[in-house]
Parts: sequence; C-alpha cells; structure tokens
Amino acid sequence: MRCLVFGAGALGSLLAARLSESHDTTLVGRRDHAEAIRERGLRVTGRTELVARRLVALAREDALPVEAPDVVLLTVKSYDTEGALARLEPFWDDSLFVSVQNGLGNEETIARRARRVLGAVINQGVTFLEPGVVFHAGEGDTEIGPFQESSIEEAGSLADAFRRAGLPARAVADVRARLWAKAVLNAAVNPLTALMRLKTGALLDGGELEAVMADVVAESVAVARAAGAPLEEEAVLATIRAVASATRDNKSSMLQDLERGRRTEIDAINGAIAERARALGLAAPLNELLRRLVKASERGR
Ligand code: KPL
Repeated sequence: MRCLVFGAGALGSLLAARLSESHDTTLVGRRDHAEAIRERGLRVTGRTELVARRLVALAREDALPVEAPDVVLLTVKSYDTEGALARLEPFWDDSLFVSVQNGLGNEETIARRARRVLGAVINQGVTFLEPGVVFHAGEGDTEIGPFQESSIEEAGSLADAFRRAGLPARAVADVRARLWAKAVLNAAVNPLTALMRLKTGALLDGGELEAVMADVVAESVAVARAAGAPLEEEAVLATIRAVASATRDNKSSMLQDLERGRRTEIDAINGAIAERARALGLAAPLNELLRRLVKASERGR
C-alpha cells in the first residue's frame, strides 16, 4: 500500500514511522523536521522504539509524488484542513482520503473536495520532542469507517494495514457516532489538561477535576444525542477513563500547543460542540466557557 501522511506533528510522525515498516510511506511536514528525518531517520521513543529510515520525508513546499497514493492520511490540525486539501488537489479523484484529526467537521470539509473519504478515530498519546524525534506515551485503539463513497471493506483493509504496522485498529460501520464520541473525549480532556498544565492521567483524581470532566461529558453527550449520534454517557465516560489511564503520562495535544505558543484546536472541539448546541436550541455553557478560557490562554502567550 502506498501511503501519504500529510501533517508531521506528533501523531502524523508516529503513524508514518510505524506504517513505513511495512508500507511504502511518505510523510509531509515542516522543513526542519523533514530535513532531520532525511539525515538521521525518524526516531520514536517510549512505547514504540524505532528509527524509521525507509520513510520518504518531504517539506510541505516540496514536489509531491507524481503517482497518486492509495491512501492519504490527513493528520494536520483541524484549522489547516482546507490548506492541506488545496496542496493535495492532484489526488482528490484517485486516492482514498482518511481524516485522522481531532474535532468535528473535518470529514465534511474533506468530502467537499476529495471523492472518497473514510473517517477515523485514533487514541494515541504522542509528544513532539524535537525535529526528527517523537515520544510515544500511550496506545489505544483506532476505529476506521466509511464516510463518503467508501465501503466497510476498504475501512477493513486499512485497519489490516494498520495492524500489520503494529497499530491496533478495526473497521466500524458507524464512524459518525465514533467521531462524536472522540470529540466529547477531546472536549473533556484537552482543555482541562491544557488550562491546568497537567498530564492526562491527572484528570483521574477521583475529586474535583474528574467531576468537572464528567460534567463536560454530560453536557457534550446531550448535544451529540440531539445531533443524532446515539452516545451513552456512562459508556463514553468509561472510554475516556480508559484512554486517560492508557495515556496517563502524555501531554494532550492542546497542552503541547499552548506550551509551544501555538494555536490550539479548541474551535473545532469545544467551539464546534457549543456551535452545534446553539443551532439545536440547546445551551452548552461549559463548552463555551472552556473555549473562551483556552482562547484567552492562546492570546496570553
Ligand atoms: O486525542 C488526544 C489528544 O491529545 O489530542 C488524546 C491523547 C486522546 C487525549 O486527549
């Protein structure tokens, strides 16, 4: 399988490193990262220990492969989805596009441009250490499902390819509901860890923080259900606890963004949930509060 991973942040780098062990893989990202990979390979430490040397690393401005890849994995930040798609225009008709991103609305944005789209939900705790090096802190499952002009069999083939690369994965028929469940997880975990400057496991304190997290989950699940995603609050909470425990030593992507003085994905996560709530005539004051606090934190740096 020929894979193009577009977006070489922590998660994109981990996926590309693992996939390149058994698939022909190209990773596209920032120039300093691509150059470090070309010189020394892509080093993953922690739960995964490897130096990926078979990988082709390109900077975003470099020429893309001439032949359309079988699969394009989009791993850019949600606010960069449109920009990434513009760059990927030569592949819109022929490649199968897969969003491996946080937040609501990425698949819809991709589906307006690319013909065939799969949705995916991934729970991997990964930290970007320096150009050429990422730290894999914790591993969870990946769920892949048809979104537009794609089938459950294609989702299954990609899940097989992930498993061959050592990444637990399975095909699901109801990826839209899974994307909502992941958005609820991110809405509860990411802003709290980012604002409190805590690693993910600290949310499982059996006290105030865990209670706030549960309140955000309750509010978000109500919006998801009103939007047609049949989530069960208890089941979502159980998954979040399992993911927080599996990635306990990880800094959430939002905490990493704030620490590095970067824009966060708060608009596509809590912002999108609050917006969906407004459109449905519901209130989502906790999501709106978290959005505003994270925005204020972004501006403070
Ligand atoms: O998706 C995540 C993120 O950091 O963005 C995890 C690691 C699952 C925690 O929220």
